[in-house]
Amino acid sequence: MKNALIVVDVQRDFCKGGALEVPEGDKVVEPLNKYIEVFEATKNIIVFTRDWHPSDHISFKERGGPWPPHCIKNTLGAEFHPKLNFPSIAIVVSKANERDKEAYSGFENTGLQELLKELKIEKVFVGGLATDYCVKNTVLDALKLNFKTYLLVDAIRGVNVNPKDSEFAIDEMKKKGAIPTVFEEIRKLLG
Ligand code: VGL
Ligand code: ZN
Repeated sequence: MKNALIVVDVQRDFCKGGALEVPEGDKVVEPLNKYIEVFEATKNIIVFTRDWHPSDHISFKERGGPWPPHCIKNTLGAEFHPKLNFPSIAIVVSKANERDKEAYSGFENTGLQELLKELKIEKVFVGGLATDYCVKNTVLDALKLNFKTYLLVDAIRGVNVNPKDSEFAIDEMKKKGAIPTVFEEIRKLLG
């Protein structure tokens, strides 16, 4: 059985010195690299999502949105973290690339659902940035679509606009069926 690792938005703008810095965002890179290595070695699927906005995206402050401009497509800030392993088998999924529409989930208008169904994926493993936005929404959509969904709790960090946002996000994901897991558990879960 094939499994899919979904690495959410580990892009320069969400890491140290980036336009929308997630506290300790860089810390997901090392654990994610370990997951990536295992998924690659075991011939499972690896998906990298990326926030991929036009320069005048609706989520930006100048248009009344909550965020400073970030992850503008084809700019340095939108690139994946330079230390993130990028295996040749990785599939890149771009999201939130429509000017007037926000999309926090990797499943929103990306074809990711169709891709995973076509590949007969039953289990997905989600980590990356940010716990309280794109990780949360990607996990909740995966659950709605009936994937067995694991949350990689050692490879996520949140924005925490309010101090407990990530904690609440994790609680919500768990309550809706996400299974928290850590790297030490991964090999036996891949089956
Ligand atoms: C994200 C805020 C704005 C995320 C994207 O990837 O979690 N957060 N755009
Ligand atoms: Zn964004």
